[in-house]
Amino acid sequence: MASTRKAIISTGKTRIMGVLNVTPDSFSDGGQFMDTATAVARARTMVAEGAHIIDVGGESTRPGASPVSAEQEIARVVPVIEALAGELDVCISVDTSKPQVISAAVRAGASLVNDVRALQEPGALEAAAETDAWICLMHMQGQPRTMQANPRYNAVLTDVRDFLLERVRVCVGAGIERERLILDPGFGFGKTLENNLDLLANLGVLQATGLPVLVGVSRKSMIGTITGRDAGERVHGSVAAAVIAAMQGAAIVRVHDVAATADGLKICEAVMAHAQGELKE
Ligand code: 7PJ
Repeated sequence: MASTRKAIISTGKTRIMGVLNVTPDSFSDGGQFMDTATAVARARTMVAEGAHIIDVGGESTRPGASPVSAEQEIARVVPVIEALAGELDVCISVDTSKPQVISAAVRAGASLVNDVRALQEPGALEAAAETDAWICLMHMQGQPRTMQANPRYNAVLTDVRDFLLERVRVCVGAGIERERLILDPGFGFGKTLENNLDLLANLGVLQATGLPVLVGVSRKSMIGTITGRDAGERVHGSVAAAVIAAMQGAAIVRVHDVAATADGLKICEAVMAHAQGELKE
């Protein structure tokens, strides 16, 4: 099969993934349910602001969010993905764990499958293997409902890395080429503030795998805890965290505030390009 995967990974440049929630209960965007036209308009704005990837999600992973059936999730995301794929020249990602949604979303034009459960749901691995999409494998300890109750690790950095490498091994065994895998430590998913800080300060441990790393810290509670701010007021803290990830070579940052992040990354790129030039002189 000819690859329809867009070239989203670029050496030395951090790509921006803009979050497009099409759920009635997502915590950080006011919780409006989006109709297709509204969602497409929002995506268009994010692309104009500098997003390279649009991540469409129809199931909230917020602690305590009510579960959604595959049919419901498909009804939410597929019309939006179809509309976006037809119109925008960016990579469309689907944030899902369900095999039926993976298949339907890729058929509709998604070229990245972003799974917070790292293809561990029954059938998800096989569904992903049948596509030629990028696959983002995220680490989560526990389940969304209870994951923040009592996160525990022997050593968070190596525990997370080893889990992800095991999922890489399983994916490759199922016929998913290593070249289309992306790793994500899963900030806030069964992690204390200290765990999150350990991971953000040491992204090199994941970079050392040689696979691209995705970082999602935008507006998360770790930003709120550190800055003392509510979800809607976490843009500056979130941009700082995205820049810290980019400085360590993160391939993708998943964010709500695209324009602000794009400015932050421009500073980061300018400084890194300058430092490279100095090295060559
Ligand atoms: C993440 C995600 C993340 C990836 C969410 C939120 C919660 N997917 N989906 N990484 N977070 N890959 O946006 O705050 O960190 S939903």
